[in-house]
Amino acid sequence: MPKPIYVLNGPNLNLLGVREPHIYGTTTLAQVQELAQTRAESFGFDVVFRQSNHEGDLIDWIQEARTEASAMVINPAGYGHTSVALLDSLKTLTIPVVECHLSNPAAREDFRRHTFVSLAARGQVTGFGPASYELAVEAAARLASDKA
Ligand code: CA2
Repeated sequence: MPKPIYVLNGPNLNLLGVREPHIYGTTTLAQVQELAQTRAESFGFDVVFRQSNHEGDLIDWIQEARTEASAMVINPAGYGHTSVALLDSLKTLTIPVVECHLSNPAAREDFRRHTFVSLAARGQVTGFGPASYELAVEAAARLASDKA
């Protein structure tokens, strides 16, 4: 089995399916994890799926992924728009990074148009709800297998 694909989730995504369903839908983060795991398995990968409301946790996990992961999918949530520290840690990775968003930030407020994370990502998957994660995991698996 190759090293797993790390799927990291930023602040407030633990509330998925519980609050603001009109924006973020009714699927919970646990259900998103199942979708990500199933899609990764179909490409022969396992998933390490984590969420934190704390920037430092995310940075620690990105550093861990330097040696432990085949690829990374990250939904940085609000930190994507604000965190140079997250970008700095992502830039230390040599594995492929795919940025993932449930909503389409480009179709929302202006401040969501820019993400620092995109500067370190091979690509973005946005706007497809939970399916964004399936597509992002597939992209990460293909990149990690050199089949992109
Ligand atoms: O669309 C996405 O996945 C976002 O990363 C979600 C972030 C937002 O700041 C980004 O611009 C786009 C917000 C995550 C908040 O998650 C919640 C989930 C359920 C209820 C309330 C917030």
